[in-house]
Amino acid sequence: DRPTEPVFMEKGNKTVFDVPDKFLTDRYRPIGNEIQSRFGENAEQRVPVRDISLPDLRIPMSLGRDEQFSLFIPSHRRIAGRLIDIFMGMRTVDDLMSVAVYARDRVNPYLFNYALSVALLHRPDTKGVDLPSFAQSFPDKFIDSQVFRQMREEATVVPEGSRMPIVVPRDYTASDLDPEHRLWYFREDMGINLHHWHWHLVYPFEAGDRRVVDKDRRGELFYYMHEQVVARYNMERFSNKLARVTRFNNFREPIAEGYFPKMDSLVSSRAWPPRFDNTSLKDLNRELDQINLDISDLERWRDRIFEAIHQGFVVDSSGNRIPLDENRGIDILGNMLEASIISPNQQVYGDLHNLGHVFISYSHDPDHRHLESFGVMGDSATAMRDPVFYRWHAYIDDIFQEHKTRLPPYTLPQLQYNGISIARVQVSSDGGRPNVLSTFWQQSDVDLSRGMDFVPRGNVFARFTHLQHTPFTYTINVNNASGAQRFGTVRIFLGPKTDERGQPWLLRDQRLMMVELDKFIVQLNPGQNTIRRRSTESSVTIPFERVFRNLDANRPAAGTAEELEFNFCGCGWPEHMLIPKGLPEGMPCELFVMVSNYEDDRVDQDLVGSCSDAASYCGVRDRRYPDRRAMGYPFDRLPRQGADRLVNFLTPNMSLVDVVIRHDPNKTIVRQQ
Ligand code: CUO
Repeated sequence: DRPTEPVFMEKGNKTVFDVPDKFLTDRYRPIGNEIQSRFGENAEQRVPVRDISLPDLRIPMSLGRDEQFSLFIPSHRRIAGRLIDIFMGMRTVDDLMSVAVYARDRVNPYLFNYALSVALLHRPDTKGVDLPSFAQSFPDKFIDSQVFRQMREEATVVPEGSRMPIVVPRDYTASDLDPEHRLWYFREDMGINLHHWHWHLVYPFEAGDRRVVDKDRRGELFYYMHEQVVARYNMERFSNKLARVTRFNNFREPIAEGYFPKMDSLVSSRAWPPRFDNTSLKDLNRELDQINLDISDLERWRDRIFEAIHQGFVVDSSGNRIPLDENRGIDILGNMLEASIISPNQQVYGDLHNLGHVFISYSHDPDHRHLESFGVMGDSATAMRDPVFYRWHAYIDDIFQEHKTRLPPYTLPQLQYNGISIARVQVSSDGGRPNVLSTFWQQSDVDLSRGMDFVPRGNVFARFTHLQHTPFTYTINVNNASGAQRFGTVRIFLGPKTDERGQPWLLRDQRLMMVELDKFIVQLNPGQNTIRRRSTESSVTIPFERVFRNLDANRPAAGTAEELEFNFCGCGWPEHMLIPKGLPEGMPCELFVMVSNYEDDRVDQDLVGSCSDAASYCGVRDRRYPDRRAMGYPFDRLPRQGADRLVNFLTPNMSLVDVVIRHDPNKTIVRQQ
């Protein structure tokens, strides 16, 4: 099942590439013609590959073909940066295809896929190209390795058409003896992990071409997207009677939570290493990865970052002071903490977040004596499976909050919208009672055959279980007393009504639990306005079909503008995870709605064909972030004096409604392919 076949055969659409002989590796050259004819028989399309002068792949090839590849490891990042540059530098699409065909059978498959994906997303001439779902190319990063044996059996023995979906066990990584395991459906959700992979694909932190990295407010979006992940995770913990996640703020303290992934890499033919309970970080000295770093390096970077926050400025690599003010501060900090190559000064502030991932992912083999690779925390496609991901990011977020809490609270004029008031908000689930949201289980089929090597070709489906909710509609009654037509941005957040002890919140804490559900622009006519908005339209999510892209029921017609948009937009929180699970007896929550003045929010730009429908967490491709306010507004800062509770925070253009999330543990719906 290792991808050993000559890869100039594209599985999905039966395309064969006609490859110049010199492109073949030594292994295939003697049998070149045979391969072409073997695959040529059932080819529907033959694509000639241009003969180009061959690129220098020495650096990309320095990572072995059967090694694991991690964006978090600096030497791997540089290797990937080189390959991205090669792909970005090709003059035409034909040349790019040639070099990709040439590289495909020579460089590490994960590295190849990553670098080519980044190039396809960033080259102006490949913007319409569809990226196959990453879960289809590398299913081994997403599901239980035992499933693969069953899938191979199904594919080799059963003819296409009579194949049954292979059911991925519901919760296979641990038992209920481990309380953390209650969160399996969140941490191990394919859509959530794909979102995270895609986010880091859209926002790489290293590339030779600075423009690939230096995007509008990318540091701030790194902060905000991950802050929201932690907020969502905390609501999920409350849905399972667990307290909010504790920060991993002492690098010398053992990590209580172990994690055993039960996955094998099809590229390295090795199991993803586990981390035992109570494992401590250790100084790293791994020659293979060119990493020689002590825990005290992390601590030094952390102390310098805190010093910069407390002094209110960072010192860039030329010695200039750059203020951490309310305009650019969070964006600079985001790039500095992550760190991306546009960090103001990596020499001084280091690479805290990325190397935190590396330290944690190597805690089982810090000096490579066991010849083991990294654990799931070392890969953006798998990191969110591990409970420690959330402890690490809760800590990273806490550093950002150290800065945010130093900014002046929003004043009333910064929150109000004169003449605009919300009279009433209601949420109604389809066929349900008002202000009750309902969740249940769903099983969906995904074709994973592309990433496997079957002799009889065709689809093999894995059926996996995920959370789902009944779609719902917001109805918002807004009064416009200004006497003229106005525009507003509707901002909708959901948060738990009480803390984990059942006590009412102080807003300074509750604000960190507020999960963005939607954000959209409305036109407000003078007088009463009734706004209706479907949950499926959320600015946070993308539909299931787009997460996996092989479920083509809703796929727009080929060649249309809608299809282009559909293809680009793999980044987005999965729609089925919009609402936290809740509790069988109902989890009390508060839904917050605000209409802010669009004149203060607007960013003048054309969004047509730009993939803007999951903009809240993913931004908009090739455009500025489409909301001028700070991300997370109005909850990104401490509340003003006198607004210590959410109810006191409200201005007339805001409203609050109690909502209950009810989970039915006995309801499972099957969505067949
Ligand atoms: Cu997304 Cu830590 O950045 O994984």
